[in-house]
Amino acid sequence: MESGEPFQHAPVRLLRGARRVLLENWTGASTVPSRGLYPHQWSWDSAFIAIGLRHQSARRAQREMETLLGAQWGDGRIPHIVFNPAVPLDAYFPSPDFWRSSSAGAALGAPSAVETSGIVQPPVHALACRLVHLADPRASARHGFLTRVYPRLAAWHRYLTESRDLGGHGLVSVVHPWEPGMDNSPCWDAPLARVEPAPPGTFRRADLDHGAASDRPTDLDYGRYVRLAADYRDRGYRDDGPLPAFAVEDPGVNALLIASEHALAEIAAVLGADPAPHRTRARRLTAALVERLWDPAAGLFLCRDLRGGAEVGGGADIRGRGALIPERSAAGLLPLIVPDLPREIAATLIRTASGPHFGLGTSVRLVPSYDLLGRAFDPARYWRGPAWCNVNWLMERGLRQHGAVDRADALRSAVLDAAVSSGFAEYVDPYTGEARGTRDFGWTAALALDLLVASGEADAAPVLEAAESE
Ligand code: 9WN
Repeated sequence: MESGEPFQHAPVRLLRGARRVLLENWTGASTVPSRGLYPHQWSWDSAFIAIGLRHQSARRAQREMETLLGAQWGDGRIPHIVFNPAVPLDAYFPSPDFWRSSSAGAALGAPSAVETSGIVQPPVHALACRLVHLADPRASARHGFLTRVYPRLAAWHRYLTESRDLGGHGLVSVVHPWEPGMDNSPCWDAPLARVEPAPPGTFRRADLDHGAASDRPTDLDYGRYVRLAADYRDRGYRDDGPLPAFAVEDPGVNALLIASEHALAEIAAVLGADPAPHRTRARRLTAALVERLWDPAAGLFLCRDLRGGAEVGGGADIRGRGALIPERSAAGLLPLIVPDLPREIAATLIRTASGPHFGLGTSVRLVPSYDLLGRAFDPARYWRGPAWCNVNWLMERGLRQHGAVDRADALRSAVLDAAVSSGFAEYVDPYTGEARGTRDFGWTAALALDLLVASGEADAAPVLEAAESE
């Protein structure tokens, strides 16, 4: 890592590098997370990418979001992958012929013109659309950007709060470890242990063509991911009926929904619509988040396994509401992005972030994805310890929002250093900053660009706009 390099030399390299990645990963209608490992459009990646892309071209950032929203299902869900038909089937697994969205999801209004996956990812989209709008409000108004995206975003939030409240207590549940975006988190170990893996010979992983097996999930976990996805597909992607084998309330997903609901209120106000229902929903979700997932003893939010019970150990709930999963993950800190979090909870989260389990500003400069002292901590393996740029961007925002400005400034510098020195890696070792996963990763470049602009060290003027005739 080149962390010894004086920071004042980084901005130019960072700016050039981030812009290059965003240009190279742009496909004409959206941005791939990575040309090799992830050659399609991913849902929460696109939202994070649009947040940085708006500094390069507000128009392109709008397009990014509208391409994704164009693949929304009739029931309101935004699929986690929108497949590019020009990419060969074997370039990524599970491919469109596995998900079969246009047939298996037809009854729920899956689009017929494009193939998608059938699961979802965290709802960062309204937050992203608001930030994209703010990059150039006049151009956004001229193009009718918010007018078009608002009803789609509202339908997306309705889907999550109505069809995905599987526990019946006012929070959204995820039905697959890919849905919360932190696929391989140790939080899923106990709920996944109950899932019978698909036999190894029945599918071929494409991810190992691009990266070290030691950085990626194990074959056993992959078998379980495949089983859960196939079962969901085989029930027509329906969310009613019996509780699925994997059903978890995740604090990161719900916190992002709350932040996005606040953003939706702002969008409604710009459009002259009534923001009050969004504010009410945000308030209700915040109350349910605290009631269901806050663990005062651990000093952070935990995941709740709706199928959990005594066998998970600790936290079994006699009212049959599932059980809290006794693992500390970065998802449990993400509620810091919720604006009206109770003051004492926000203060506790800030203390926990810099305490021994996450070490921010003491043993590490970036928030790790999982407990540094946890039984499953691994500084290299997917979501089991390494630091991700999107998590740290959200933490930076949360720290700043709740008044921890010095910590937010330090975190911003750390993200910028790590992004440039790692070659815009997908994730980094939290202790050494060493690059892991794929390089030239979309959201690493985009979010570093966003933080650089916010720091005042870069010229925010969009560079592509003049050249674009769109
Ligand atoms: C499965 C694209 C996605 C991210 C996820 C990350 C990883 C996919 C995979 O890559 O997941 O969706 O194949 O491992 O975990 O957060 O959106 O970058």
